[in-house]
Amino acid sequence: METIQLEQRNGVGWLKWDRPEKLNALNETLLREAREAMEQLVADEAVHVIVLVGQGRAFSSGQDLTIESDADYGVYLEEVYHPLVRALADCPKPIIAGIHGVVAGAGLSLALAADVRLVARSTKFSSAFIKIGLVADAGGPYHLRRLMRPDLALAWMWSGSTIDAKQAETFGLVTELVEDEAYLERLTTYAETLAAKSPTAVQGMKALFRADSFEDGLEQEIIWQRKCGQTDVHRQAMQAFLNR
Ligand code: T3D
Repeated sequence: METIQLEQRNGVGWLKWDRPEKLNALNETLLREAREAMEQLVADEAVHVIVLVGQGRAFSSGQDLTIESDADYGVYLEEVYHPLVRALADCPKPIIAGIHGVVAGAGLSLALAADVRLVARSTKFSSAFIKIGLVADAGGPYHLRRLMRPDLALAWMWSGSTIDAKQAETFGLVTELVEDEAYLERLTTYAETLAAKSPTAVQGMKALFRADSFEDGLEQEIIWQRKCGQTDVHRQAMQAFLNR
């Protein structure tokens, strides 16, 4: 792949945007390759956790602005962005976004599709869309109004402003704020610790937190707890308790 680096170690699949010289601006090649990379990571049984990160000094500066301005953005969204956005949303495995430097526009939307976000303290979050006369897209509005107060999310998107990581934390967009020097080590430990837990319980937990309704949640509990109850991890833990 030209614009994505894929690495795998200790149960973690690292999907790295790899256009550091453009602050990982999202061009068509990158978006298509990321979709393909997600497919590989989901299919790979040795991967229990997926981490999204950017190479170089930023997570992503958003849509590559050298795109032809007379392109049909509706078609572009449908054919290029949405397949990746859906792959992230439908992924049964946990997705962690490791965010540093800058996260802007559509890059922010992709980061919001992750299950959790570990953020380096000096990161800047840019709601840039409106500054170039566009609506927020790539699933961003959907995720934003679930993570933060909808009126604040809308006001932020209308403003086009850039906020710091502390403000993003108060907005509910940060799962864990990490000092810059410790960021990569903490991200690795977080991902590998999660990858070492029962994959059935970890994926089941994710499915339950994504249930569409109370009744759907109860149905999902039955399915997943049945599966979890049959795992060696669970049986050994029960036995260990009885033998203590
Ligand atoms: O199609 C759809 O519907 C999807 C639509 C999505 C819309 C969006 O995503 S809106 C958000 C678009 N992104 C932006 O508005 C951010 C643009 N970039 C910047 O404002 C600045 O680069 C930053 C504030 C992020 C960082 O500034 P700085 O001074 O640290 O770095 P720089 O020198 O500006 O950037 C470094 C290089 O990256 C530079 O390239 P060069 O001149 O060295 O060859 C710069 O042009 C390039 N770059 C940065 N962002 C983008 C980009 N190239 C293309 N597209 C970018 N978004």
